[in-house]
Amino acid sequence: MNLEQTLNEITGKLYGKNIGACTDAQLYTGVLQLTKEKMAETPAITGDKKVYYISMEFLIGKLLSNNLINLGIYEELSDILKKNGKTIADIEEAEPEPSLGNGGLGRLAACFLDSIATLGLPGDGIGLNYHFGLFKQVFKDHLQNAEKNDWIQKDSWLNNTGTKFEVAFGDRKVTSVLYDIDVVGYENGLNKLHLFDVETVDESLVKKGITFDKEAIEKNLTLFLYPDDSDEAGNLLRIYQEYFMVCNGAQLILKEVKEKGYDLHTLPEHVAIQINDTHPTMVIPELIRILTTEEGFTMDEAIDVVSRTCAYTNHTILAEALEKWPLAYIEKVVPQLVPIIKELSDRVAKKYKDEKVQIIDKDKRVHMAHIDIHYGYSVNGVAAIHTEILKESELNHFYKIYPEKFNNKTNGITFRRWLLSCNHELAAFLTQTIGDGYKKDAEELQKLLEHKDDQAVLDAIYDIKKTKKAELVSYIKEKEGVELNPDSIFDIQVKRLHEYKRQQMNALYIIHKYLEIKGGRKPSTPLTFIFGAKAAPAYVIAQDIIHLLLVMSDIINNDPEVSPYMKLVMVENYNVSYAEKLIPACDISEQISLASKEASGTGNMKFMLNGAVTLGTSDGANVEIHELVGDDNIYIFGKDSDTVIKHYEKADYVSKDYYKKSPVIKEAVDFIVSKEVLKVGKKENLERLYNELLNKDWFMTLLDLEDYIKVKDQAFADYEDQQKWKKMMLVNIAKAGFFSSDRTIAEYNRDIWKLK
Ligand code: CBF
Repeated sequence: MNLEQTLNEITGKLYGKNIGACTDAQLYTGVLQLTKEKMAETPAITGDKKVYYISMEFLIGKLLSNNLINLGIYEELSDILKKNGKTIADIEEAEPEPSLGNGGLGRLAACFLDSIATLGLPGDGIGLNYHFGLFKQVFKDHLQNAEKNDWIQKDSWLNNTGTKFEVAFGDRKVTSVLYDIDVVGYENGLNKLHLFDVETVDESLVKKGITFDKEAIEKNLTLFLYPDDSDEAGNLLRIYQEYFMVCNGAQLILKEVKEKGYDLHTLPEHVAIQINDTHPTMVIPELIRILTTEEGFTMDEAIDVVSRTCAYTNHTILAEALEKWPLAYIEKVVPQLVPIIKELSDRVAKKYKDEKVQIIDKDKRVHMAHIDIHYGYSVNGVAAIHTEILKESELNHFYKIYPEKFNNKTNGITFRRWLLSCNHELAAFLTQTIGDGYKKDAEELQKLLEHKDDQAVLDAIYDIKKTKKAELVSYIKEKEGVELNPDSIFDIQVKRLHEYKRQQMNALYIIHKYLEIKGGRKPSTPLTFIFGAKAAPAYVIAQDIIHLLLVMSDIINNDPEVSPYMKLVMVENYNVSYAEKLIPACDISEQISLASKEASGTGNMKFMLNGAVTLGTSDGANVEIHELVGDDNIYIFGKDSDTVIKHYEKADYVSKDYYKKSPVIKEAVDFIVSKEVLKVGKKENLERLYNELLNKDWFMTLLDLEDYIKVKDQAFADYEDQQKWKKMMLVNIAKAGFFSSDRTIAEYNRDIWKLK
């Protein structure tokens, strides 16, 4: 049977209809079944040693297109649908998007699974099956509201494996259920993403918005990713979730190793466990606990085996992400781990007197990262500058003890999703121009450089950008009700809302531009500013920044004097699917974090690959983008990380000094609480943000604002020279190959996992 016959047979059985008669939703279910059948026929990737990538987040996004591409049937299926009066794009719209992640860390995990399978390496993900994911963002009265994201349907990518484990907490026991999602590599075999759930989970617990009873662990444990942790119950729930994940993960890993007939003493020869940030750290004491209490290991043996199995990736230096749980909380949730953690801590204390490297500190808090570093065999950062900062400052005390453990693995992105799937036009044009070798070896994109003076190629790249901008304009019109000008410059900042990422600095630029236009200085080419960002529900200032952006978009877009020259839109519920539409349409990619604070960033790589030019600070992977494309093909501004780190050390940054010194800064900041803005927005939110910027500004917005305005204006001016801009686009695409996650994974494997 050919593909069309198979699909007709499936829809016939499901709905008594042929392809053409199905609704898009029915057809999605049919294609889902077809794809799952094809994946089930794909051989599993096997080997002597396997990596388990444990992460609280896997921001997988919609899976249909990607799976079809990786199976090599995307084009064929798309033609079949067309023949039957349907489009693959409409079918894709019918797929619900899981939100099993928050931002970069989760999306990285998803890209890595794709690359691990593509490289033919045995490697599975281990995480949790959150029923309502992060949250769905809804704007009302210029404020963010959080609602549940009900993504699990009767038919989905989840396969119930029937595997169950017991997880014991101090005060109760729960049973887990294991769901698997198949991960198919690009023209390669199959791995799995294992998502654990609680058998007794109860969705009806969620009453209003995203509030629920935080104490009812057996019912709530897998409802949400990042439940509000502003109180003790929220913190405890987070520990319950973390332990639930690692306890299941450890049981699964040991079960698989035993089933293969390996002696557990040889664990490091057969398993590598990659711990992502500190959330899965408890896997270390948990494995030690199981090996000593159930498998007859001595403590020395268990510690030795586990330490040679676990590796740690640090994804951020922000203190809030380096977990330090009160020992009392761990005692409450998982008392069985406490003796192990104390033993690990005592061993460190005996050997090292330095307080900074202790596991349990004087205040009886457990430093999770310290467990990873002492009892893991590798510590890696996620971009060159980030790893240097870890070595030289943040983790310097550890680097002095274990220099051999530290290594860098600059992040990457899967080109299957971030080029082949989201930008078919560009992918097809690249294939036509440089062949399709780049699909397997991303470095081949450099062949494009041979065409940098070829007018037809330059024009084609520019035209593709125009097509993607036009597509985005109609999508935004439909979703947000805002009319954008496709001939304007698209300046985009999409990422989590956080002060260190400095959306507030971009907002101040926009205010500055608005006032300039009001004063009669109009830009030659109209400007479109697009934001997409969710703010953690308990993060007050982040909510205020969203408020300011929504208020400003109201003011700007409704001002007939300004809106022909400038528009601002903050898209609602920014997620992976939205990113796939925004990124190919972007001209200027905003990567403006305070230097030293963005470990790597991966959005910067996605934009570059799709021909956007970066406007950024010398932070994270921007530094490596800069090195690759050279000074002429990027806009860098702001103070460097050494300067920023010194300001923190000396505590000598005073934002008010910058405000007082610069009339431009003062004018923009004051506008936040001007009559005009207060008429539309809420006094409480706007004043709080204003005061924060003037009196605290922990992430030094005002430090870089003047330089940002200058360099951004330069970028807009340069856009006028189309020829110059087209060349910049080409160089960015050509140099993006380094950021393929296939390269990153090959490096993880070469240096850390050592799988065959
Ligand atoms: O390494 C992946 C990403 O992780 C983060 O998102 C994180 O959550 N720690 C960092 O903020 C990013 O810089 C990084 O790219």
